Amino acid sequence: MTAYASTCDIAAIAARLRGANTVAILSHSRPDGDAAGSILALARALRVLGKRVDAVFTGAVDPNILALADAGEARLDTAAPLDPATDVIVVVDTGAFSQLEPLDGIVRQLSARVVGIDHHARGDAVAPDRVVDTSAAATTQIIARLIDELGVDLRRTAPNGTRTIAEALFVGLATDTGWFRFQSADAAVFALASRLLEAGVDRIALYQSLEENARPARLAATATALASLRSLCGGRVATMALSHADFLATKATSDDATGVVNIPLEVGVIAMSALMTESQPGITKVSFRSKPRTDGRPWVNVSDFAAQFGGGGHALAAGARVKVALPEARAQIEAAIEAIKGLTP
Ligand SMILES: [Mn+2]
Repeated sequence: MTAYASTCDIAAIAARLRGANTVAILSHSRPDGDAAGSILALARALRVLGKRVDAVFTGAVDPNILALADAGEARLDTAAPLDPATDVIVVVDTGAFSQLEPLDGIVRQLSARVVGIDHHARGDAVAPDRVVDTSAAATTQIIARLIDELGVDLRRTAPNGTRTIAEALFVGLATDTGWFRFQSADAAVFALASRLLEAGVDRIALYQSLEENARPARLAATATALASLRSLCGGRVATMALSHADFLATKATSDDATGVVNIPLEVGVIAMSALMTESQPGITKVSFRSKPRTDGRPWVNVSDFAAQFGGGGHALAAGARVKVALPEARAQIEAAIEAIKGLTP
């Protein structure tokens, strides 16, 4: 992946969509709240405009994320391939071919018809026409601008739908900002949040359905991860790991461990946290988190740090996927962490 930047503006994307009869919308594998919210908000708006929309979730989808969609509103990538006759394909919240598996091949093939909306600084030029705004806290913030440009009221649902465009936008905005706690939650985020609440979003119901709806296995996985904690760099960095055997023993899935990487940051002296998980044997996924310094810069730019393992993300939250078993991955990553300079408080 290299630097991913805008090649056009929102008006140009809106014009492409207005001229299309059929639109496919997809995002990164295992969609999070922002990916799913971006897909669903844009799908609802385009269906209001009478477009035929194929909204696709790729990879394994967290049931709480799947439940954000009305029946029949979005489908899994296993249901059918993309129709090669689709007029426009919108790729949201990622610019990386590897994250589009198993649809990466068809997206490459239909490249001239692909447009992108993203807020990540790195990508593969998946979409020749794209708007990339790294100042946006969530992709749904950019999707809101696009829907405004298309002239669709955010209070609308898709025809025959029950859930609003505003609700889907709010899901992305809330989840990507840690429910408005992260540094990225600036005045523009709160202004859009205010507009979405005015549009009738039930934030309490959404919080419960997304954040207070885990399976009991989450506590077992959390306990195991905390028991694996190692302290590096004089106590400034914490690492944790969940091996394949841990997943089997706790009956947890990788979804059950979402957000566990943030727990060590509750300790004042800890500036960076890493959680390595091996839910599939031989493949280790790593989440990295950094706290901001008082001047707002990250203690560790974890997007840059993750890049040395082929990953990426944001300065304060990033990830990588390495094709080695957990013990070897942990050794490599911890060696790289021990080499980080400038962590003296
Ligand atoms: Mn996002």
